[in-house]
Amino acid sequence: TEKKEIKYGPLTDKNRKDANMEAFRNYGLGQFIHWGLYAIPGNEWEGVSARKGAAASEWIRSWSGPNAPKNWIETYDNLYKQFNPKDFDAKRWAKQAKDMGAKYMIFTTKHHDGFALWPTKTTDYNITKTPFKKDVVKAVVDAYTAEGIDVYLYFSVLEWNNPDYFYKAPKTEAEKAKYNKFLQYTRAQLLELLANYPQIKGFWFDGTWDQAWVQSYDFTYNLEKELRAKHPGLIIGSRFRNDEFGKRHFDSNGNLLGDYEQGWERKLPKDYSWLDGNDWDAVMTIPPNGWGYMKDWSGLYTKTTDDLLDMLMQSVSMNGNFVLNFGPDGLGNMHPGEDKLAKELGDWMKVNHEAVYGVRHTDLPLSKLGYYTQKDSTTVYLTVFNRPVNNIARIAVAKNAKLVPVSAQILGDAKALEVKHADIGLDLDKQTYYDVYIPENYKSNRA
Ligand code: JFZ
Repeated sequence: TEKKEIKYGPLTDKNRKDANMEAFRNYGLGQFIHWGLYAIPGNEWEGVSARKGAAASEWIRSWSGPNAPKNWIETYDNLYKQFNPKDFDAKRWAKQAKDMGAKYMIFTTKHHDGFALWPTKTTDYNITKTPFKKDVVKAVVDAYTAEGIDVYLYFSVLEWNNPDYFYKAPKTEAEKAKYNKFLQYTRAQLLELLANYPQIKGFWFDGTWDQAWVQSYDFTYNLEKELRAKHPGLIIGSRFRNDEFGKRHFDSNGNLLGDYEQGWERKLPKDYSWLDGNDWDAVMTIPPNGWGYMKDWSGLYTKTTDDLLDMLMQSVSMNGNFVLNFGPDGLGNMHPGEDKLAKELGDWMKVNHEAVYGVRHTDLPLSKLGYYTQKDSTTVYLTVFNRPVNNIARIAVAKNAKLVPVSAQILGDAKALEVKHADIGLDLDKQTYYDVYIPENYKSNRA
């Protein structure tokens, strides 16, 4: 197929080789935090569930629901007057994330409601006008950085309550002037974030799907250049901008726009080939869909530790990072269900982290037992989710494979396991097999 001439294609190389991107590639596990005014209602209007199916709690201003008061927009936009999270302690969050095993975190500086959690000079609709007053973004950046966890800032371009924001492309000169004001405001906010929090590693952009933004490709291209020049090594996902043909995430030639693919949201790739060798991460909610605090989890399926570990290992087995979302409440406390999952994940990670950090996809034939990850030329991990009833983990390798299992052990246990070659002779698939004997009395803390 013919290559298109593209002026607004990628600004960086595929699989950047610098230290920041190498670190990104090695994270394995991350934490997302959605925190803002939506944490106060927590998916309820005056104590009555506002839920419409599994509608996202941070969208309550927009979808309102059957139990919303008549003036819900005004009610919502005034929530900042109540924002006073007495229990907020970023160090406690960071400690929990560290214990869970997270190597990076993404924090919402401003969601679609337009409320800024840092003391921005660009708008009054910010943290300094709340009873709390203090810079939440700074507290988070400092606390996580002190724990050795890299920080990325979530930033929604879309703002529901900004009169200068446009969904459709502006047409008249007056509209264009207004939207241009909005673009300059967005630029100022991003430069401010870089200036205020120089430790951050990247931006996680959102709310970039509206036509006004899509048609501002010259502006977004130059802004990306400017941000990168201001902050060498900055990491930006594929959800920031599009090419001049309106193609988002990937340009019209299929090249990734940004440093990593950002489209894996509440979904995971089924096949390694889909990823085309790009760096990527997957972001995941615990409830079906709901990023901000949801007071009441009843009646919803919330993912279990086993669900999440399976997704984590599926991600890292395909060279992706897995990012688990937390939505703290209006006082600054995690949901008790989140505390429980963080603890259980951390317990597992303490024993098994070797199979998660700094590992790569391995081209062994897929296993029905779980997921492979590879550390170096001689170490491969198999995270077993489906333990065989006969306790024999059969590992298939190509007949001409250079890497074959010669010894095996269970993480956290130095004892060598018995390994036997089992050439069962299925010649058509050109594979041979190695059987690893799991001690019958072996009881893992999970997979
Ligand atoms: C967006 C937000 O609307 C949502 O509130 C949350 O912050 C989430 C992380 O991001 O939601 C999206 C954005 C993009 C897709 C789906 C949901 N997408 O590309 O499939």
